[in-house]
Amino acid sequence: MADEKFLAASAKHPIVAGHAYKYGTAGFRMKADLLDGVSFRVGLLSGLRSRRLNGQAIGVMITASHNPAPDNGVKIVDPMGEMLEQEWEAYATRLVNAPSDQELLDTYKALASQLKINLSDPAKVIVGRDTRPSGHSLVTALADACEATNIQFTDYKILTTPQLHYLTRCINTEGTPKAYGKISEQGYYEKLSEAFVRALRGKKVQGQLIVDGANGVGAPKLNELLKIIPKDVTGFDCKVVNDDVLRPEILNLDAGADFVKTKQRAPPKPQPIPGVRGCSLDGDADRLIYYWVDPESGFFMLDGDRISSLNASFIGDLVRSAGLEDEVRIGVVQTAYANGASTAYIEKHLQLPVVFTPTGVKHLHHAACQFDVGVYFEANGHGTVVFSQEAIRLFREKEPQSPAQKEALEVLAACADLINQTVGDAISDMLMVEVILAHKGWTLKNWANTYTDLPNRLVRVEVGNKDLFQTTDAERRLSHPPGAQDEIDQCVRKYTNARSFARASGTENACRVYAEAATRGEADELANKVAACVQKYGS
Ligand code: G16
Repeated sequence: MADEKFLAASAKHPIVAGHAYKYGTAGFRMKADLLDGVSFRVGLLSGLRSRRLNGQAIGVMITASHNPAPDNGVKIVDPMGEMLEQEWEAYATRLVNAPSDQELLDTYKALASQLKINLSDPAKVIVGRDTRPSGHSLVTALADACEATNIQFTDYKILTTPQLHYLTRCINTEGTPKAYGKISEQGYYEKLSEAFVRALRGKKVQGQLIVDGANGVGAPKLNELLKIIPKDVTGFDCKVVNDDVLRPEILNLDAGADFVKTKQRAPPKPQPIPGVRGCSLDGDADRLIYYWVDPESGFFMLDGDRISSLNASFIGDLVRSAGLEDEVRIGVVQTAYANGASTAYIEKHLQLPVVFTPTGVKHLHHAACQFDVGVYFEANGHGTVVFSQEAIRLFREKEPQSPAQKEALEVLAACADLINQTVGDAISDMLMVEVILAHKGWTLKNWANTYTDLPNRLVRVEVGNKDLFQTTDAERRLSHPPGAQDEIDQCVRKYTNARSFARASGTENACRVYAEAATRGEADELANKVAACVQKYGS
């Protein structure tokens, strides 16, 4: 390797001195102007990872998802489309923080030798980016790292995050029994459309669905998919709104899944039509929230917890109808943000086990893979359902004993193709919800009636130093700063059936406070009191 070439390339992409970079919940995420050097260094790390894994393709997604337009982020995707293995997050942090070009080269070589990586082995990196204008130059920085270290590099241009995960897995499984799909964006649309038709199995989607695209990449990509979904066969009448990706400043602005979940109201524009089914994607189309405005009772939201219990109930019924209840173990994974009523419904009514993990789909995904069918959704709408190879084999190969069993097996096999197996995917999750509602003959109101949410409130608190806040017990309690948890406990004790916790965000420079209580007023009051406490301890 020509060290000079490395050093010259690195000199073009410096990190910002004095800034401590950290690989967080979803990679490096911050103001875009801090990220050029980070993207270059992530390119280097991805090459190391690819070489370590026998030249398999590693994905890099450039997105700041639900965050405002001036932000951006760089996130690494492992060969099966999963999030980067946790041990490597520390290597990424180490490499990115090397203070000079020479120290970067030394760290790069030290990592290669520590991990027994031969730097002349082949390596492959692919990249996708959302619609943020800053994405373009961050791809250039990444490409320069690949060029300087002889990595085969493919730029897939503008994609949703789940599409990049899909492509990564397709490339690494091509020509094997686990082949995931065609290696192209079009292949992604074809796979989803075909599985949607099969999963519906002649049932038709009822009524119109209005999808808020958050003025992000999901909007044009969903429009591409809609071109090939046969409307006559599926009945799917879907209209995409908030689809302006040409004015970057309106990305996620008063729109999108994060807005709906945190504000607990529909995007103001376009004005929601009472009674019509609506849903919102986020800025990179990996989160989904459903809602409708009832002419009498007003706005009603169906968040990730609802999507989770809907999937678990539908798949549970199908597994029983298919006669597989003794062979296929279904489980649900949630985080501390899950509404207590949803957990009770899943455990008591659906009779399924619930496991808790810290925030971050990487944690949930891992826990979900311990089941034959693992349903995982964060309350914010980020999640999917993962099926084990053995479960998929049973759906395909079990000899049906009746027409009802045959139907259940076919629908299960189609669902496993429809739901993105690599990561939460708002577009595929949305099609899955539509399939379930069509099979059950449900409106959103029927879905909402399955259980009653405990009133809850999520608050974002800006503090001087969010890193002071450290958690334990799957993020349900603070271990630091000393005294903070005791004060939160005192606040909670004043309310009936209440719960609250605080944690530092891994994607924003802020803390988050969640509170749940018997009434809306109490949930708001408790959230505000705990937020004040966080403010006090964080300043
Ligand atoms: C990312 C992660 C999610 C997480 C969210 C918020 O989502 O992928 O798992 O729930 O950030 O995390 P935090 O509360 O730590 O900021 P996205 O949609 O922003 O990529």
